Amino acid sequence: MSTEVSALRDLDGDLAGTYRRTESSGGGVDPAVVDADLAALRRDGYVILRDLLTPAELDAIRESVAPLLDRIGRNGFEGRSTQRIYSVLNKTRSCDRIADHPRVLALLDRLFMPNYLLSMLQVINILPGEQAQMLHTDDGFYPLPRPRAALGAATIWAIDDFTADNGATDIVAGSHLWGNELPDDTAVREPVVMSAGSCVFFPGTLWHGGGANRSANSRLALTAQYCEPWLRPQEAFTLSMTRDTVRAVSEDIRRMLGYSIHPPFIGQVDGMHPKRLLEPGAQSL
Ligand SMILES: O=C(O)CCC(=O)C(=O)O
Repeated sequence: MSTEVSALRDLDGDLAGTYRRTESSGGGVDPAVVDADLAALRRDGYVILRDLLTPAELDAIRESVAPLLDRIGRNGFEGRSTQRIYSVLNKTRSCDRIADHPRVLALLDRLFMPNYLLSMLQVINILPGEQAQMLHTDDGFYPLPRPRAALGAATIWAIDDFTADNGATDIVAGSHLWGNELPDDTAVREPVVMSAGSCVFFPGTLWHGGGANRSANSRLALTAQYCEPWLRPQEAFTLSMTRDTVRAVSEDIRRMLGYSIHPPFIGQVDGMHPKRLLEPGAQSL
């Protein structure tokens, strides 16, 4: 690339010398499968990706998160009868597949610019007796008027089966196309019924909320949320993730935690690629 620059777009390639842009493993998914997932997503505002985790992966998640479920929600949004675990990647490796599943990345690759980011990874355990959560969207905190393209997307993974009465996520089908109107009492909340190991994928524009848990058992789930690479993620992962965590995760996760550059300069550290912080002997900040 020439060093003569007359416009920023001249710099939209990969300027890195040592650490080049890495490709998402979503590229390995059959394009026909991604086409079908995307068509459902565009039509309904959500798509259920069924049975992606093995029983062994589900057991490993349940076993590792159980001892970490020691806090109850602090307000009506988090849920007074809901347990949440934040900073999951620093606490266990068992949930990595939730963040970097190729089937999910393949959809994100189609929806967002390269080097999109992980915005949130959270365990959500809805206990018996919990009320329905208020409907909300996951990109509504970015103050841009609707209707518009989503600025991010979310997955909610069933670790327990999601049933009609155990707190399965409620979605308002088609609401991804709404303008600035808010849902009222006529909004139809539909529970996403799916088996453990499946996930529902929806754009940040879809109205949804945790369902009421009218059953006798808790409902364990994980949510992974993603955003465009030019937005501020909800969790400040570049601050919260230890260097050991960043070294241990997959290249897909590392890139999505912010160890990547949105061309030409977003994400740099002292003018350099953030991966330099992972080199042996790199100074801790
Ligand atoms: O737990 C769920 O099913 C959804 C929760 C949710 O949307 C949230 O807490 O932001």
